[in-house]
Amino acid sequence: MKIIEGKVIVTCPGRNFVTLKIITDEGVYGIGDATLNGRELSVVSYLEDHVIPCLIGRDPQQIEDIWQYLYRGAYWRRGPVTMSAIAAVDMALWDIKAKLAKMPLYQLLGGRCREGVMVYGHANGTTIDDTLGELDRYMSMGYKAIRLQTGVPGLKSTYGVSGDKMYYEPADGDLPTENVWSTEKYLDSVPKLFERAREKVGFGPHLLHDVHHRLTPIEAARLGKSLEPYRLFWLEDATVADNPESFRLIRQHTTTPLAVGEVFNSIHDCRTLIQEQLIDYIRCTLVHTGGITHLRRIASLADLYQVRTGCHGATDLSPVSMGAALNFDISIPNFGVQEYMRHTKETDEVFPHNYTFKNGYLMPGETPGHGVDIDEKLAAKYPYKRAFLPVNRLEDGSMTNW
Ligand code: KDG
Ligand code: MG
Repeated sequence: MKIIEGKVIVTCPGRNFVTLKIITDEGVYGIGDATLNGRELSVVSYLEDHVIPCLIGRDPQQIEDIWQYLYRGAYWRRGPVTMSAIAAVDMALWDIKAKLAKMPLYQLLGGRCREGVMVYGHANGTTIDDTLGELDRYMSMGYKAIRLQTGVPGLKSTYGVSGDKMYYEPADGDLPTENVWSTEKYLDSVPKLFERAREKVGFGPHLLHDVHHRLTPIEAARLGKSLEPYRLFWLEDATVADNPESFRLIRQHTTTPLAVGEVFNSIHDCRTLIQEQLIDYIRCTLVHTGGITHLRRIASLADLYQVRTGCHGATDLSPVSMGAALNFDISIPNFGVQEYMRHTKETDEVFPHNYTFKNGYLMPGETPGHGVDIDEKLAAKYPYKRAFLPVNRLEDGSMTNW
């Protein structure tokens, strides 16, 4: 069996997605997600110019060998562009293998470890009352885990608070939008949100919060400590993890569980965090971390240290990533939770898929492969539109992390 073609499809049904389709001489094809928000065309070029030519003629069943070929063979290791391109190939090859085996992908990965994949949704609003109204709405939809983000008094906008409540898309500008940030204002507002939320709904639902890399380690420690009475499921990206040792300080001060890793692309980014048990959840995702072949290694390492997974699943990860992630999540022992930000109707139509939501759980479907396809004709109706993620400045004008 041979790979005869690799096609990169760029489409923008409301936001940009990059999809790789690998076609074999036997007519079986596989689909992989290659979307890197705000830097989409770099991955397109990496795939078209440097990866696809090397795939033609190879046996698509040799997934591990192809992974090693692309990783070691490039000489230049890691990085989000490289690892997203490798991930797309890997996802597509696992899709092909599962189709050949006539099995849903999770069966090939070892079968089910659980009945469904618990997901968390995003309740957000400009005020605490607004956010609590959204919390109600998510609970009535059946969600068992809900992330809460609210506007910060005195700041015009902040991460995670959306104009359209259901579909959050931060990449909103033809050039990067500039946000203004104040840690002092933020640190005052978050505990109030969780105090009110627990008063309202008790300790039934899991509540989560994303700091989005904005605090220093000691500020993050203070926030974690102040949130302890509200028993969060996790506090995400409390500080940047470029220096993993920073998490030692946060850990010394708080028992609030910590999650990190949506911007990681390699097992080496999370090795120290996992081995020193500095985190509780690893957020790496298939599309940005080298696909199933690499994420399996990360999850296995994490399992040794009682760290669970919580894969990134924002809307910039296409339904292809979601379908593949659900097959992965349901088959590994140390799954924790899966992020699930719903896609728009237009996106769902471009990517027909077989996963379903019920009572706070997503279920992968039973058709062979990872269960997600692309309607190329429809995709062609939505041409690429340049869109950047925002940048962030402190009130004095200096750059900070978005
Ligand atoms: O592309 C960036 C988004 O995926 C990110 O900002 C969303 O932090 C995020 C999350 O936890 O979903
Ligand atoms: Mg996040």
